[in-house]
Amino acid sequence: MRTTSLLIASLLSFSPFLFGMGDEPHDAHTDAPSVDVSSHMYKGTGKIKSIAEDHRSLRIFHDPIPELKWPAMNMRFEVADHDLTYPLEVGDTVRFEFIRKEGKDIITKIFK
Ligand SMILES: [Cu+2]
Repeated sequence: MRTTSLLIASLLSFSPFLFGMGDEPHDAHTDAPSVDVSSHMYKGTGKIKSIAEDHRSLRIFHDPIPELKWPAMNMRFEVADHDLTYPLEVGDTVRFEFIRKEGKDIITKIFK
């Protein structure tokens, strides 16, 4: 798992095609700071509500994330690598790390 995470981190740095393929803008946090925090990794915990059929995104009911002033809420996250989603099932309690990039919240690591 650690090796996979490192690999994903590397891919994120070098793969512009990973971004810009989303189907909808993330509108859940319109009051979030608009500064570029793309290199910053945020941590969250929550419960898997659904997994997209194409395995490119998840819906998570996440606990509050004080660093972003986010209350607990149900929201969609993209994933940096669809392989991240395969061990997951709806109902799993998870902890995860994500980055914010071009209006998207992208999970880079997730553990249950
Ligand atoms: Cu949220």
